[in-house]
Amino acid sequence: MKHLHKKKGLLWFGTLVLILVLGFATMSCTAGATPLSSNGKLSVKGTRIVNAKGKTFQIKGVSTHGLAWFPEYVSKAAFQDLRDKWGANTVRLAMYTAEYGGYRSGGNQAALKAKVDEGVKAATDLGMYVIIDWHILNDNNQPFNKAGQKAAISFFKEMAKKYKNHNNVLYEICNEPNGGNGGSWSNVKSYAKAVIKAIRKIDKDAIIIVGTPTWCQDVDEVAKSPLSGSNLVYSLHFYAGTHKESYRQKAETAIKAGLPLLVSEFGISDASGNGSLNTSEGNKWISFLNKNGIGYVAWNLSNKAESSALLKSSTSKKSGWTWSNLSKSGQWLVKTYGGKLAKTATTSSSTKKTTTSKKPTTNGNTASTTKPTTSKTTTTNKTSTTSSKSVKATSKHAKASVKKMSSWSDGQRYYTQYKLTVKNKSKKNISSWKVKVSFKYPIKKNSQWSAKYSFKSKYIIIKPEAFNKKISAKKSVTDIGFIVSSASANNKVTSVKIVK
Ligand code: IDC
Repeated sequence: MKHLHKKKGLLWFGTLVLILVLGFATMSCTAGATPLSSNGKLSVKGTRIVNAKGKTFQIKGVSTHGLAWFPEYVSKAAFQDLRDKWGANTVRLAMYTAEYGGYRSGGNQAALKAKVDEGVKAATDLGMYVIIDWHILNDNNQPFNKAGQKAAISFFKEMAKKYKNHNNVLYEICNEPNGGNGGSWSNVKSYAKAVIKAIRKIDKDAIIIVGTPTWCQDVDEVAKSPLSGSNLVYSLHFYAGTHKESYRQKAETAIKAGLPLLVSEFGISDASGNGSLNTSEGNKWISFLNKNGIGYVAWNLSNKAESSALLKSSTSKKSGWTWSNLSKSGQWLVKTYGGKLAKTATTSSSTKKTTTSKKPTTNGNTASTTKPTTSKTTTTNKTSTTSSKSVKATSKHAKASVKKMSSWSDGQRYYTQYKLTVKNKSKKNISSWKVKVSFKYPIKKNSQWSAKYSFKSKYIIIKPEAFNKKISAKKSVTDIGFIVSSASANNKVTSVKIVK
């Protein structure tokens, strides 16, 4: 009897443990990992930003427009969209010091700081990283002179006191030093030393982002004489419509010299924040940055009537954006970040035409990509819903084609971006497909999106994601693309086949 009781007790205990374990498992599943919970505090190691485990961590962020200009986008609901739908892990809070209600040009300082707090709180609640940006630009009041330095120090002391115990806050101490303001590296360097010293007295190890001369372009110059101290990164800014290969060369020089970089601001418009978009240069930049494990933050979250704004000017919603609420820049960005919203769009694009013309790159292969996933929808077994008319693609039913979109070289290897289209020629629905793309010479993967890839020396097997597995009769799957590199300038695709 006693013995039996003991056994029963054990059984109960076992069941209890099982319930607890299962309970925790579901809890952690539903709660979902956040960028912060999976990566912890960031630091700088060599030329890279790394997570708490010392692995490369690529910041993929979105910058607000000026906090005084567009305060309405600083909210938990908006940031949650950035995290869950756009694929971002970081938010940058741009607080202008001069322009439009700037901190040092008569703006309401208390209100601006309250906005920063609101932004940090929202990001923290969502487990996102957040950059507090002292957004100097056209400051007549000389950001690097004594008064400018004093103002920055007092602001960052206040921030550091508040946020020293946060492990998701980064400080950006001067957006874009530029000529008109005496922004030479020697000026910026002595300013940075003073501001960093003030921050470090309070916050010992948060990452500090240091602006570089000529609107954050002269990183090669800075590399000759960097600051001493740990957890510092230098900012590199680009607007793909204006800044191209020669600016990447400057970055390459800086990286080779060991300078840690972060693209704390970029756009695919021209440098004015407006004008036509250059997605192919944008893609080249992203691929270059992915290759080097460098993070990037896109300008800007607003519906301002300028092409760098990520929302259409007709969009009045402050969160809960749909694909069609995004501007061309916004759509490119969300595709580039591999955001869920783009996937929704791709699914519906098999029936509708997408508006964007060129394909972007998503997660590179260099960094640990932390797509913030909250509630992952489980893929339901589609077998029952697949009609009996469905077939697996064969070359009889489907046709695959690969188009070369652009190519470039980094001086050592030759990069080519391709787009894949799979067309269902038959009257039956296709339930799944597989494509083999062969090359004349060996290739290496660089970046790829919207499908599953397995790379071999001279060919790639491409299989669909859940959202583009099914192809209705006579329809096509577009929007799949990849970048490969080769040692030869004369490499080319020799065959594209639907395979079993
Ligand atoms: C631009 C904004 C624009 C605003 C202007 C103010 O897009 O709406 O009127 O600032 O001067 C930067 C700056 C960033 C600029 C952006 C585009 O960091 O503040 O925003 N840009 O010009 N550096 C290069 C480009």
